[in-house]
Order: sequence, then structure tokens, then C-alpha cells
Amino acid sequence: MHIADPLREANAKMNCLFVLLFYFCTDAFAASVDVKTYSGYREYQVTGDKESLDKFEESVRRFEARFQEQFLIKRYSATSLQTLVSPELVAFFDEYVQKLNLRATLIFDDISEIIQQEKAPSLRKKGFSWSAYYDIDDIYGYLQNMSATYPQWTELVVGGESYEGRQIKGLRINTPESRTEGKPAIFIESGIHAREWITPATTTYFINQLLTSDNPDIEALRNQFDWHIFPSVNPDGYHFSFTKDRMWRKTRSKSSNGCYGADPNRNWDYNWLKHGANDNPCDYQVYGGSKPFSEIETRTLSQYISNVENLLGYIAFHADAQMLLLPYSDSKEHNDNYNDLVTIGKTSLDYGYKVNHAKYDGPATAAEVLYKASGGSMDWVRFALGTQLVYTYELRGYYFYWPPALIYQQGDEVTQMMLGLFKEAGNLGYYK
Ligand code: 0X9
Ligand code: ZN
Repeated sequence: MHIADPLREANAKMNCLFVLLFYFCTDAFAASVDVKTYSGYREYQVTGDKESLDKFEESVRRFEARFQEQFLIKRYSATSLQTLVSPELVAFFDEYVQKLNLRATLIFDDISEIIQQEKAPSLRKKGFSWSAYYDIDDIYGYLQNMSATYPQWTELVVGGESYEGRQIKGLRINTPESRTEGKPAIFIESGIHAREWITPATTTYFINQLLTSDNPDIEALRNQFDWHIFPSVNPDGYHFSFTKDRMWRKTRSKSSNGCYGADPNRNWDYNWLKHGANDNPCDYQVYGGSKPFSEIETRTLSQYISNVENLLGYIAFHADAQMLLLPYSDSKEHNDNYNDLVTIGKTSLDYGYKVNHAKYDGPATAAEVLYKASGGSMDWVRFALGTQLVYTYELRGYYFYWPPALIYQQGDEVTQMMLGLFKEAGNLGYYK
């Protein structure tokens, strides 16, 4: 949904008439049609008891279906959610918050300002860095660069394809230092949700640590495993979130009714569409696709993952519920090595905590700490491939915003979390 601000657009057009500069005019018109600015959108945190929040979500969904207007609710737990509210919907929002006796706290009164600051050109250093966010081609350029700098250790790999014809590029790190054959493999999936920008950024940060650190623990981590690391497995969506709509989450496939994208974390062939997903291609957030693996990204990536030999670990990075999740996401039942996964996960979180004292919830199943959701990659990997160490990290942020100047903090946290995870997995005998 593009909510236009008629007054602003009228002003822009009038300015064009006065200035009479063709260049400025085309620019102003193009921007108003193409790019979703989120001008005047507010961000609220809403808390209350579970039943009232459930009711609130239900009412909002009904409202959305009836009026073709969308809120952007993100549930963080049973008792808290955040939502964006367009200027047109503020009155409706206030009414429901009061009716249901909920507490609403205003976090940002105009998120368009943050969206603009986040991409300020002054943040960018020449080349690649971790004090700015970069579009997909720059991220791929970094991977290419690393594969050229470390040809003995790394290989640029292609994990699949996207709807718009991009490759899903990753870096395989398999050093000859201990052995190359038969090492346990670890797959890292990042950026399946387009707008979760902190995940590709911390993943490239982690790659950089693995390749350049002279900390003996990180060097051991580099050499012990056959790493397959993919900073952005939804490159079309990421590019779209970078250039057109900062809140885009899905892929960019076109449905027959003209709506775009499916949620790539609801499209895997495990209990598809059972919980927390729907069959409406126009749903902005959790449309599961027309069938399991309807999206070329999930289909091709699942083939790549199936072909990885000795796959010991599958780690997915999301943002920004700040928790560590275990399979399965759509059931409260515990799988056979659940206790080990909890022990390993706790050590991972303890290591991460030491860096910035940021407390994560979990480890626990998504069904227990977040919400039930079927068709996610983590559940498919665990179920279809039997991979033993499967985790989803929900990193930190404020409705997908994390200050670019502080990317390194979460990068260091994630690096320590990986150290803790594999240290404890080794203690419990998951690899030698
Ligand atoms: O809903 C999701 O896909 C994830 N949360 S997010 O806010 N980043 O969208 C949770 C993923 C939990 N795992 C699975 N559902 N498989
Ligand atoms: Zn996500």
C-alpha cells in the first residue's frame, strides 16, 4: 500500500512549476510514485495481556481486510508487539488501544527520518565497511573480494537463484589447515527476510572475523568446519527494501492477481501453511506462496543445502526479537536432542552476553516464546535432513532499525555466540 500525502505532493508539483527545471520536476514526480517514504508513520510499542493483544491483532486483521489498509504489526512475545501506524490510521489505532485496555508507547513519531538517516552517504567509507549498510551488489562485491584475497581458504559459491534472476551468492570457507575432506559443515542463512538489514551486515562481519582474526579461538573455528555462509538468501527482496520499500519482507515473485512476493520463511515443505501463514498473495507479511517451495529462492537453496556433505549445523539469522529459537517452530513438543540444544544455546547466549550485556530470551521453541509459524527453513532442515544443531537467532533492533555506527556491536556479539555454540557442541561430543 502506498499512502500518499496529497498536500506534500501538490507542493512538490507547484515547486516544479515555479522552478521550471525539468530535472527537479521529473525527480519529484518519480519519487512520489515509486518509493514508499513512510512519511509521518509512527512506531508504537503495545503491551498488555495475551488475550487482549490477540484480540487487537484480530481486529486489525479484520480492519485490514475490509478497508485494504495495512498496519505493520510485529509480535515480539505473547504480551508485546510493535506496529507502524500511518497518519490515516492513528484514530483507529487509538480507539482500539483504549477499548482493549492496552498500553501504547510511542517510539518514533516519524520513521521516514530514520529511514533517510540510515542511508546517509556520509556513513559510507570507500569500499566495504561495517559502519554503513550496503545494497546487494556491494555485499556480493565483498564476497568476491574475499574469495580473491583468500583463494586457498575460500570459494565463492552459488546457493540458488532469485525470481529476478540474481544468484544467491555465498562464501565457502574450508581451509586446508586441519583437513579439507570430511569436516563437519556449517550452513549460515541470513537475510531471508528482506528488511532485517542487520543480519547480512553481521554475517559479513562474522566472515571478516573468521578470515582475518588472529584470536586463536576464532582461528580454530575457521579451521574446524567447512563453512557455507550466505549473507542474503533473498537478494531481490533485499534490493527492493534498499531502493523502494524499507519494510519489505517477502520475495518479489508476481502472483496471478498482481500482488508481489511470498514470505520465504513460510514457503518450505514442512507443515506448509499450518500455522502463522496464509494463502493471500496480497498479505504484506506472511503469505506462504502458492505451494511448498513455490519460490525459486527456497526451492534452489533447499537443493544446495541437501547436497552439503556432513551438515552438522544450520544457523539462521533474523531480526529483531532478541531471542534464540529452536525447532520446531510450530509445535511445543521437544525433539530428541532438545536438552542438548538448550545447553549449547545457553552457552552461546552467555558468550554473547559478555560482549555488550544484551540479554536474549530462550533458547526455546518459537511456539513457546514467540508464536507458532510453519514452513520455515529451520524446521525443514531439521525434519527433512535430520541436521543436529539447528538454531534461529533473532538479533536486536527497533522495528528493523539498528544504527549503522553500532553494527560492530552485534557483529562481535554474534562472533562470540558462534564461539560459545561450537565450544559447547564440542564438549557434548557433536564433533571431534
Ligand atoms: O516469523 C518468522 O519467520 C521469524 N520471526 S521474524 O520476526 N524475523 O519474521 C521467526 C522464525 C522462527 N522460525 C520459524 N518460523 N521457522
Ligand atoms: Zn525474520
